[in-house]
Amino acid sequence: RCLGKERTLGMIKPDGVSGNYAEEIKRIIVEAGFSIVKERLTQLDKETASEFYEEHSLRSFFPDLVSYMTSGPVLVMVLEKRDAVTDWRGLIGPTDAQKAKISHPHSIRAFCGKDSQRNCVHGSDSRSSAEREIKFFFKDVVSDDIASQHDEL
Ligand code: DGI
Repeated sequence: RCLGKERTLGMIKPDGVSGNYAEEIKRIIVEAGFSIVKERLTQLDKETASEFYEEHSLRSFFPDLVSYMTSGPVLVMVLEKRDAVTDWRGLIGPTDAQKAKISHPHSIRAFCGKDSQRNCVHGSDSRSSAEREIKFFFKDVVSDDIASQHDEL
């Protein structure tokens, strides 16, 4: 362990990638003190998107969410810093981008999100979600073993 650093999963969703926000978002991420340990541009298929969001499978918006998440490539990233999970959630802002524009005008969702579905970015909501989601996209990276393996990544 190095200085209590933590990892979380960040994702630039299809509207963020297609709207050409990825470079600016990555600049904001680095400026906020995160290291982008790994990143991967990937196209989710229906099955993968459904599994990623399985906790929402009974919600009325689930079919729309899956079609949105599969509408174009996403950029998934392993982000590292002290308190990465909490700090990344703070940086992205609330789920509903319209509300974010009022309550968190400097957040990433206020900057590039459209509404409660097309909200531009994702962040793990807890350490346990971060561990699951990092494994989901980067099978060779474990969120909890952090700095000791940093040089091997
Ligand atoms: O962790 P968050 O992304 O902030 O929010 P969440 O875990 O409650 O919801 C996951 C995603 O599901 C969210 O980023 C977009 C979508 N979603 C959540 N609530 C709504 C929604 N989509 C629609 N259309 N309507 C909603 O009320």
